[in-house]
Amino acid sequence: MSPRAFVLLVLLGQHAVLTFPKHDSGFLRRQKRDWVIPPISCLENHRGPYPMRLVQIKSNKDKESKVYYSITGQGADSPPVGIFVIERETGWLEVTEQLDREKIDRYTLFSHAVSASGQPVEDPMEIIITVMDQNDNKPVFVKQVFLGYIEENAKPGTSVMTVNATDADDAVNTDNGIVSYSIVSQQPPVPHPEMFIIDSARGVISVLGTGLDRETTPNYTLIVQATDQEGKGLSNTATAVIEVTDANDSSTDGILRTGESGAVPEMQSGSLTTHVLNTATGLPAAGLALRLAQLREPGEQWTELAQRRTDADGRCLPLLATGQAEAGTYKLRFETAAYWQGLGYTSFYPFVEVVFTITDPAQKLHIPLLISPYSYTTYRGS
Ligand SMILES: [Ca+2]
Ligand SMILES: [Ca+2]
Ligand SMILES: [Ca+2]
Repeated sequence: MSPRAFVLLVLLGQHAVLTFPKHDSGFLRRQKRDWVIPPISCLENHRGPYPMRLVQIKSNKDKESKVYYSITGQGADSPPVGIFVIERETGWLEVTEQLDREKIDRYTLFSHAVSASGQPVEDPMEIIITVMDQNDNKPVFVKQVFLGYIEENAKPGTSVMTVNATDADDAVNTDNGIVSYSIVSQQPPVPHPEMFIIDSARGVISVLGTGLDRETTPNYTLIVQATDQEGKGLSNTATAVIEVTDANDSSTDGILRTGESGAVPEMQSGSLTTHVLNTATGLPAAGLALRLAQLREPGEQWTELAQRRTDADGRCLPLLATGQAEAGTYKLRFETAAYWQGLGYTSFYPFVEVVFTITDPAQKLHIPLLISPYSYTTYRGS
């Protein structure tokens, strides 16, 4: 019987028998055993009822005298003990509870046959039980929020970032653990609703459309989805935030700034900006109050410099105007609880304070905040 036919018999609950191989010379016996005993398959999460019969172990010595059966190995007499039992007199091998392939996907047992006096009448026979997979795990993104950057003049096809999800199910014998990626939505949908494309197999996000422009759209929020069974099964989502950065035109900077040409470009003065994104919806967080303070002498006190409220784009006027920044320690306080309350949620964080240092007052600084009721992320933007 082929292994597949044998497995089918077990699944259908029909009477499958495993007979101890005949006593030949050691070499032949081992060879024969590999042929005769295929792995026994058992589906994880099977509804039972339990105990459930898998296969009947049989010794042909039972024609001569009474034979008693026992099993040893992982899942039998070593942990997890008692998952598999054998009926001592009939040789029926049974599974006693639901199996979980993600915990143990294969058991190796040995069946034994002894006479009434306890003498072995057969060599131990190896029995392998493989746990067949069910798609009982969703893909899980390794992060809830992924951050990426793209230069505004990037050409279509330029890769921006990679998102990644894992799936605990079997990705070798089934597609239950094979994840396929897609983009669900893009905010804002300008200048085209499909500015980016994702490689479904690898999760690499690339530029698709032309017209990335930092002046009009400094960042995009994508909701990305991972679906198992190669796109037909269970799915999960995460957020990908893409910052559009200034086109790098520094190739001429070095020459011009030497002053030889006399055309010294205007120095970029410092300014501080922020924006707040609601990662639960993937949309800008509007109407959120925030305050900027600086640590100042005497006595290292926080001195408030600005108060703002985010607009419909989750943005506000610069917190430090051009030329106003100075080296030092600053604090941005975001009133997140009030914001979530306004949406009918309770926030785990009453407020979020981001303390940071400005070392180079001439450098532009952008500090975004990404919030959900139970998490927040911040990073240094450009
Ligand atoms: Ca499982
Ligand atoms: Ca599974
Ligand atoms: Ca899965």
